[in-house]
Amino acid sequence: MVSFSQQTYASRGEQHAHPVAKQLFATMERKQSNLSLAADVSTKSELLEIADKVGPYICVLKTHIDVISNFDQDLVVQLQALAEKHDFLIFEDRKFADIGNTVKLQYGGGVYRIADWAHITNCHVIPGEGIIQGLAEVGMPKGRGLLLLAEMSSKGMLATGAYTDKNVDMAIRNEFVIGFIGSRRFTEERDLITMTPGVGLHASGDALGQQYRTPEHIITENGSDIIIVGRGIYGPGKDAVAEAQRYREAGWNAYLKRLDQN
Ligand code: 6AU
Repeated sequence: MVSFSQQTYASRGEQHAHPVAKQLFATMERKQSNLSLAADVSTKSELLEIADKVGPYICVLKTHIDVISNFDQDLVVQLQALAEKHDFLIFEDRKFADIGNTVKLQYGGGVYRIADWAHITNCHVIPGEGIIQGLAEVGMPKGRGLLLLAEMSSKGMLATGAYTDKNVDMAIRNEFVIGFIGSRRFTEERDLITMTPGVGLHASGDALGQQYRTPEHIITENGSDIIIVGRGIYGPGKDAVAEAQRYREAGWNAYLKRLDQN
């Protein structure tokens, strides 16, 4: 069988059973983009502004909705309108980590009602498989998808070896799971999507343990599917649109190079 990482995003989308994965692959192909923007800004106006500016170049807008100091329901309405306008999916990077019953409440309710607007969210499996079941009870009926944090990008992270392998096993047997946060392709048993943070063309890291690798390393060599880029796009003194275009091109060329290696 041909490895998933050697098939086109278009054909993987056509074959995929999960509605969010299907939509994501189709969007990537249409926009020729495997770039996700990590929009770690702290106000409603900044988030809407960057989503509108960078929206044309990305397949996924990744949010940390709880860092927005003036969050309101209108923000979500406007974000959804921008997702329509620019054709991207929304990924709330909530990193759930509690027992199944608690995450159900956190995902479906509270102030943010994440399941109502985020196509994708993510969780740690440290509590065991019940966390996936709890999130699935809320997210599956709404047609949402979940990523497991199989690895992290930061220095000294503890998600390695047997823990990473357990993530892969759980992902394979839970249909709500569409993939992973991690640095590489993890399995050929089912088409699970890898999204990789810690991507930068210039910097090697930050003062708090973040580590950066290039799109080529992540996509061509490691077989990951999507690059997640934050400060590389909107950091101090940067032209966010120009940087987004640069990362989109670098990510897409790395993907084309991977296909060429067939
Ligand atoms: O490009 P940066 O360093 O400005 O931003 C990276 C983004 C941040 C992190 O919260 C997130 O990616 N992240 C994650 C995710 C996506 O779950 C996991 C991880 O291991 N490392 C990481 O940086 O919004």
